[in-house]
Amino acid sequence: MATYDPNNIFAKILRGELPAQKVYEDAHTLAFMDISPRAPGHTLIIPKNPARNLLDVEPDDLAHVAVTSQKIAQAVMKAFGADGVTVQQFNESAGGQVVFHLHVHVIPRHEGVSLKP
Ligand code: DGP
Repeated sequence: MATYDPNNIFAKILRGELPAQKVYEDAHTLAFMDISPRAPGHTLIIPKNPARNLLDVEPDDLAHVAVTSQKIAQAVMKAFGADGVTVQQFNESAGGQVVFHLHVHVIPRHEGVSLKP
């Protein structure tokens, strides 16, 4: 597996070098709106510490990401009046990953409504 690239887009967002619509932040994690939402309210959760993906993240950072993902899932359910929520996470190009800083997708869902591609 390749090493972590500190110039990835999400690292730049963390350093304030690129803008993002932030919705939650604590000492260990940041949550912001996805630039290409697959449904209204599509949010990304990332650890502040560097990690390429699930395969190299430190367990403590993974735990913080999981807790924040739960908070965001609960918040988007309420804010978007959703019936459910899809949580996705991709690893390496073959696994569908495009940005190589660990992130979890939290996507509010409504009964009978498909995700945008
Ligand atoms: P993936 O690595 O396949 O989980 O997809 C990366 C996601 O990141 C994709 O849903 C689009 C989103 N994304 C890519 N570039 C940016 C960006 O500059 N800002 C934000 N907010 N989201 C981005």
